[in-house]
Amino acid sequence: PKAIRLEDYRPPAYWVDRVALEFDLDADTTRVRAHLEVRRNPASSDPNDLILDGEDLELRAIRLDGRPLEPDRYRLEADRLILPGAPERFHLETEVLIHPAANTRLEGLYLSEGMLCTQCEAEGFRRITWFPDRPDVMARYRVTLKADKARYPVLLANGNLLDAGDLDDGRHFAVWEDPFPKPSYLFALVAGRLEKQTDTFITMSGREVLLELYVESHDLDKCAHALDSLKRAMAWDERKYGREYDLDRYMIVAVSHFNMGAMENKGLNLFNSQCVLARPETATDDDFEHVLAVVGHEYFHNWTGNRITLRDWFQLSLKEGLTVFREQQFCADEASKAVRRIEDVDLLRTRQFPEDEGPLAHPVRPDSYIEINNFYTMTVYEKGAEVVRMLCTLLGWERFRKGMDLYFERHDGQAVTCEDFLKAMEDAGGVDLSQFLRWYTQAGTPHLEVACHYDAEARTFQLDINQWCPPTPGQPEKEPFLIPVTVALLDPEGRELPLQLEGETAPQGSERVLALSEAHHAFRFVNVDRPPVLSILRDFSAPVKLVLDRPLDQWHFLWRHDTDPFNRWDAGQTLISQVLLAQIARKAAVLDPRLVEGFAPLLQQPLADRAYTALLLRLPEEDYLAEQMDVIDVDGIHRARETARRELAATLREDWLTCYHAHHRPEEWADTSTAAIGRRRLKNTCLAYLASLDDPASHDLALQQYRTARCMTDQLAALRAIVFDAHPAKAETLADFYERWRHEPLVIDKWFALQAADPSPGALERVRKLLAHPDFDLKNPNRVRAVLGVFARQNPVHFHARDGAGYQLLADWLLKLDRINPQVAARLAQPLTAWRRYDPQRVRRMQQALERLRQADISKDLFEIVTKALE
Ligand code: B3K
Ligand code: ZN
Repeated sequence: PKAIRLEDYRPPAYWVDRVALEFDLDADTTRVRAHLEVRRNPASSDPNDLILDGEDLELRAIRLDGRPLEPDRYRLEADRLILPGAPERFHLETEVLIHPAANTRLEGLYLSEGMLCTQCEAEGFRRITWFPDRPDVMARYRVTLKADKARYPVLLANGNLLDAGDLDDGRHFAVWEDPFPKPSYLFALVAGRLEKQTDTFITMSGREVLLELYVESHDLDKCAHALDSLKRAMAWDERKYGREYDLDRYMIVAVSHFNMGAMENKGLNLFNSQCVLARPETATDDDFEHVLAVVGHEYFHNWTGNRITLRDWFQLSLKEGLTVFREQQFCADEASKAVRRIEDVDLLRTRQFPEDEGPLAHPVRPDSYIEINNFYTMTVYEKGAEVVRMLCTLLGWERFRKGMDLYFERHDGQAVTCEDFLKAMEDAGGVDLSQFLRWYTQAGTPHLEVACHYDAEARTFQLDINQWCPPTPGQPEKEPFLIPVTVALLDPEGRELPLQLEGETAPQGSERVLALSEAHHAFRFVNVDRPPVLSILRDFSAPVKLVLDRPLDQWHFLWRHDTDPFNRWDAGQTLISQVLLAQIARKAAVLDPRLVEGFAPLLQQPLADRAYTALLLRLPEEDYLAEQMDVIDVDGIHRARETARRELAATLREDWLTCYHAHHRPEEWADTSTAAIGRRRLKNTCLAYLASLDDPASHDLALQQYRTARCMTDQLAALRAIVFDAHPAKAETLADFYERWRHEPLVIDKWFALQAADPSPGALERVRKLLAHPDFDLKNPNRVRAVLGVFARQNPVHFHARDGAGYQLLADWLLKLDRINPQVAARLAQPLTAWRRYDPQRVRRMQQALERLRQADISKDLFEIVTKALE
């Protein structure tokens, strides 16, 4: 397989203005007739060759301007159809056969639980018909669907319904038209026996939009939250960005077999059922928040992605980073700002930072790829969102919003690049962003080394900051980044001091954004009467690693007093991490008393934001601790964290219990308001500590909660405590849970996932059993992720077993999976690629597993990951 390069981009030689598609739908064999209106691109200097992409298509007919095309007028290559010397303007018709039921890759047209559906991003449309399958070719689509009426009573495609009716032989048809030109990756169709839940939304200009959520009939009771989320997202985008929806109907379809979360097809979103179905009995509070986020995300794509799309796939972050940022703002506005920010940063640091440090590191805008599906990464999405956030921080919300308005105004209906986006920000903001572009082109996580010095006599506080960025594959040297660093100085009572930099005549506020552009900067604050405590990188103002050596007492102080909620939480995490890391290195034996001192007041007097309080009480996760070590000690990390959990539980036992009971409100089981969710989070945090005590009282507490819980949040939290902490009723409770929910696949996914993450001894055997369970299905990505994905990412002690058995098991299954679904296989292989961070024995075992994969006959998706990992 060969790499595609950004520098090789050429505009297409031909445009396609209109497409008419006609589908004779059938699960085994579907006939697709395509009629393209093709026109020479005057701006192209390439020869008059029309190049069409196609994969697994059986070509049955091809006509040019109505006449069959002679075989010597076209060339059929492996995945391309070329018409050399094509006319300036013409109509091209093709007819192909495809086989949805045999399509286990879940790209193109496929079958899920009897329903026919599509996934085209990034390059799935070529598995449906011959087409220039690249995002800069935007066309207007008219789609005719024909199918058996009993089996496929519902027929959907993008846009507006023009016509529908019956045909002979029990068949029927529907004609859909999308008035907006779109790239082929946004095409979608659905045919199936579906029910719908509907609603309406009145837009800011007074238009009524029909909202439809299509599901299987037994899921009709799980639609309300997604529809509500959609309306909130529509209203928010009008308020926050002045963006209105543009079609008369917005459809969402829930699909059981789906490679990722959801897909923003124009007017017809397809969703992994996990990201859309929710009711309190079967979905947790986390699921509810996730549905809100994903529904919002796909909706926001209508402007950032669909109306303005990508010139080429290298620009992926232009739509994804920007849309994740909008999603983050939306969720922060709809629930707890602090909690959402902390969760986002946590994800970035535990998943994107390792990516940036490993063999798969790539810039937010990559410059080459073998398989584009491998680039839907944490870097493109999460770091991409941080990059947009930094722009917003540097420009301030008002100028940023002006930049967004200008971007929409200039580029509506176009396929553009990251430079076009930055240019709009530059023009609206009156700033030069040429240096800022490095965030898109240079990979790696910059390090900020911070030193500070207070001079009592001069009443000055000096801040010295160095930035440097480690090398990444293909990029040994880096130029300095433009980094916004938000700072404040706190007095001993925790109050923010007025900030006056040397040379200024008066203080300017108490929180400042310092813009670093050089490798080294010094900032001197004047008129500082008392030695302050520095609060830096507030709200995590840049995706960097902070290197700041200071006494634990200062972190402890900030954990109690920082006025920035993110930094307050982060100070606690730093303090606890340092304590645990010292224990892992056997530099400390007993638990640092500052931990208890920090926890006790939070338990006795929780803050108004209960979910935030729960986060302040959380020990850093094992992957976060791992990220701080040069050589990851998986066992040491697990042991130290577990010991700390037990000691904190024992020392503060009464406080945990009191806090538990104060927030346990069984009657609130169906309440998914932010306040009720917060109370459950805090309560279940208490439960998780208490469960570590492994005594009859704590056993009773967990079992009692399990038995009486009416919502999944409480039931699953109790089950987790029972399973993870070796409760005497573990086996029977797991069996009970299975029996209770065996008819609900999304709940059974949780049952699989919980056991795959169970850190108690014997995990490998348990995972083998799960893989042999009759409900395990290698063709269903959710189920595969629940077992293999969770085991490899959330059960480090066993996945990284010293003898390499965990790696072997993963490799065995990846080989099977790769033949079915290469995209999911390539994604699940990623935990193996972090081998550089482990000890020599594990390094060898991980390399052996990768080497075995490389030697096998594997897809290009998996090939790209394993070869890069071994380079
Ligand atoms: N745009 C899709 C992701 C498509 C992934 C293709 N491998 C979902 C999203 O980010 O909204
Ligand atoms: Zn997206």
